[in-house]
Amino acid sequence: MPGLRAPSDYSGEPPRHPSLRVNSKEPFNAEPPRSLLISSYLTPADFFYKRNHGPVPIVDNIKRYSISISGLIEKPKQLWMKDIRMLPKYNVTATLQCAGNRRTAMSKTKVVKGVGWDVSAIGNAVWSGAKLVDVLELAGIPKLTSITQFGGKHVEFVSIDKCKEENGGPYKVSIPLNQATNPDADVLLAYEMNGEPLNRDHGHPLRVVVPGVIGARSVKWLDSINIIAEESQGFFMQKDYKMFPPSVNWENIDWSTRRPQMDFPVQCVICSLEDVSTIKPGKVKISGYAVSGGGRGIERVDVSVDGGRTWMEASRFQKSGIPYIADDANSDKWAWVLFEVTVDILHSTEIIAKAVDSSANVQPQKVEDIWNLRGILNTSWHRIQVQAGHSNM
Ligand SMILES: Nc1nc2c(c(=O)[nH]1)N[C@H]1C(S)=C(S)[C@@H](COP(=O)(O)O)O[C@H]1N2
Ligand SMILES: [Mo]
Repeated sequence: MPGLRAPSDYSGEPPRHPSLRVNSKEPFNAEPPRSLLISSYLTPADFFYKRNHGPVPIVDNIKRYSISISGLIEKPKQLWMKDIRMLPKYNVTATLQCAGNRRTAMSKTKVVKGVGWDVSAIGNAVWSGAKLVDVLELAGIPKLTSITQFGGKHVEFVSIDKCKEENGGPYKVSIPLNQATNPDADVLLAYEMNGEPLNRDHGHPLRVVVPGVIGARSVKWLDSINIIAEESQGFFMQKDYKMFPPSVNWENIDWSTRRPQMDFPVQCVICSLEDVSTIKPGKVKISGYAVSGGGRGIERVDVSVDGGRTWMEASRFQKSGIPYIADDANSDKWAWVLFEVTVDILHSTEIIAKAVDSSANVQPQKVEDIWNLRGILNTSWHRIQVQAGHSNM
């Protein structure tokens, strides 16, 4: 692709903030410390988790950069950045969460395969760009289309990065055409993050943002869009990011039996404490994030300080001064909710948090019940062991 280039080694990686915890250096995978993660509703790009599968692409000449739209459509189309910028610009506040968030904790039950993540493979940002539905209209695909006249039912996003899982080929995945052409689904081709041009780690010059869906579907460094009949046959759609039951292991796995994961289930995490913490007995403020997929809001966050015998409700908020109400027009439907509760802790104990979304989905109690060989979607109750001590923390 002219204008955008994919290096085959890691000598041209962008600078990164030193406070990130690096889980893998090449490809670069890193997350912020817990306390930084919840220090603001919008996550600054510097502290936003970075999840790459290969070296970060380089823009040589933005004027020459273009994307193509082809496949099962009447008029294939090539679009330059100026064409994308000419379309109405939307600002969508959306949380991206990697399906592997909290994988390290799942691996403590039984070993899993994948990059280890603590609880910060998640971030919330304002993404700005064109709506995919408007871009597809330029290629002659009307709003709310489920199938094109040539049988296209899925929209495949192809990047240019060289991923070893694809034997050096680019990252690619797809979403259903009816989601891509639904204006209310808010799928974006974004060129800004928090009001600034996308940086290289997050997909400069153009990335897909699919709100409410696992991060893996939000393709960075977009190169082309294909309208196809079946889901993308790429590795990350067919041989990864699928949720298997605990009985499936590497000997008996049949990838074709499961569908690619799309929506994220309900999740919540305490970020004000590490999993094992020593605290001074007395009042303790507990805070963290809660989020669900598919645009479902957070109805409740329950916190227990006696290992789950009794629960109290935490307060929830997004923007200061505006009360958070799940599924309300004033709430950011694709974004996380921060929560806070002050509790009395006198003895060593287990603190637990669990969230309920607006469809009354609740998090599973035990990680064992949802263990899966790839270690994805660990949404089990978040537990913190606290020692009540008098150390000066
Ligand atoms: N081209 C490309 N897009 C990609 C990836 C990638 O490696 N290459 N990683 C995916 C995964 S698994 C996640 S969780 C998100 C991470 O986005 P971020 O690095 O901006 O946080 O990007 C997705 N899009
Ligand atoms: Mo991911």
